[in-house]
Amino acid sequence: MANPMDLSDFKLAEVINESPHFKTVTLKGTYRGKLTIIRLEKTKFDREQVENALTASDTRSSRDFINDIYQYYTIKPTNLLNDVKAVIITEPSPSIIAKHTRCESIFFTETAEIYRTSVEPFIKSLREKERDRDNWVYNILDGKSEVDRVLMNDPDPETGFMLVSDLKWSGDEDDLHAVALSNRRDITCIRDLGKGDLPLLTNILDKGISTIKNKFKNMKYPIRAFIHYQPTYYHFHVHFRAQNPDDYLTTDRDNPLQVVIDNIKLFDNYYKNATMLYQLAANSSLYIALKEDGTILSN
Ligand code: G7M
Repeated sequence: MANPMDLSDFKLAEVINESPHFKTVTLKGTYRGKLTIIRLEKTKFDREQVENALTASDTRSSRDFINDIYQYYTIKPTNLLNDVKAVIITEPSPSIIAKHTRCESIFFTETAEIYRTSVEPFIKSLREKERDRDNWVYNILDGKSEVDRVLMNDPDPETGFMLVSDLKWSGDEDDLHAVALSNRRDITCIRDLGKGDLPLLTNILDKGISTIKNKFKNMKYPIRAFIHYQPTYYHFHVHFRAQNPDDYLTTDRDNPLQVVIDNIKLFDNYYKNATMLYQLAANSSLYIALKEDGTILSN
């Protein structure tokens, strides 16, 4: 395997998140003395490998119990079925640690007034405090990182963008996830969008979808394009996902791009004035800021 990492140097301090449903676990610890987060995700079954893996001579099984026509087994398959994907984050900022740590959330109703008085200043100060936060985006746009993961590049400074495989996408066409990173660096989030941005938004929607359709001809599922609010990164980007509709969970953070375009066509100031509802984790830096300034009241 190329570029292996010596994981024996990782010292676990804490399991900060786990999901039996999504088969993920997130660990916080140190790697060679540096604070490190490791997020592990079991990969899905590979249709081509599953038969070989089950019948391989080194596959072991033991029966848990039997009841009528049902038999339950624990199978330790050959290595062919045992891949685990890892995302490793070195020296994460406190807000990135919070983002990866499981915590209770609330449903927050953000009026336009709350945005102006509390959320917009929060975003500004976060971007000033964590200047390197969006470096991964600039590295991609500047052609310094993930060059072979770029799916398309439209260099127009106003309407252009780069479509790149999302960090968490395993490459499985039945669960596609890509992000369109805008060339413009002045849009922080959906609240900034207005009529002047329609050429950018329609360009991302049209070219994003046609690129994915052309590149992945066997894709079975419809493509959804949406914008997160609140996003994690305040450099404007759009998500593209194609999954089995039975498997996907949409969240309150998902704003379908077509709906965003249509709302702005109706009202230039739609997102400046709209009330936005989203889930907010109680350990997130936004929650903490809203609590401190009294927008979220203590119980
Ligand atoms: O929640 P938000 O809309 O801000 O989503 C940002 C997306 O960017 C997530 O789906 C992340 O998985 C993805 N992402 C984050 N990082 C740090 C990277 C990265 O370094 N490379 C790529 N390709 N995607 C990333």
